[in-house]
Amino acid sequence: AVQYRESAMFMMQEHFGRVAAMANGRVPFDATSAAANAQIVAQLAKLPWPAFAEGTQGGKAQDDIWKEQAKFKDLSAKMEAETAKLAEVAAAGQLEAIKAQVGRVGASCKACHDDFRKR
Ligand code: ASC
Repeated sequence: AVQYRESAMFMMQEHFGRVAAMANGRVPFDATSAAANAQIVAQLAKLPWPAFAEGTQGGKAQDDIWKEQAKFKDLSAKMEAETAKLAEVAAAGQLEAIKAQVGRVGASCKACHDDFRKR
């Protein structure tokens, strides 16, 4: 379970990074690539949660995840929703809107990591 959820998040980071690099101007904007990668991120964002079942404590996950289930669910659902929105926005192909939504996705990753990922 630890390897599964960390793999899913690694893949998410890779594909989100490709969209974020365009949003940040580090690589040229390619609307087709942004849309494809954002779609992959939105699909990957659904995967980690069943792999946080009771008894799977470990890896980079803080034990607080299993003590504050409602809060963890809320933050993970928020990230899923923001990535779904990113896929939508990227499909429309407007760089300015993609930049704004990349910021919201990043903030939703960070919000959960701040409280629940080991440092
Ligand atoms: C990423 C990544 C995260 C988030 C976060 C944003 O690319 O791996 O965890 O963005 O750093 O603040």
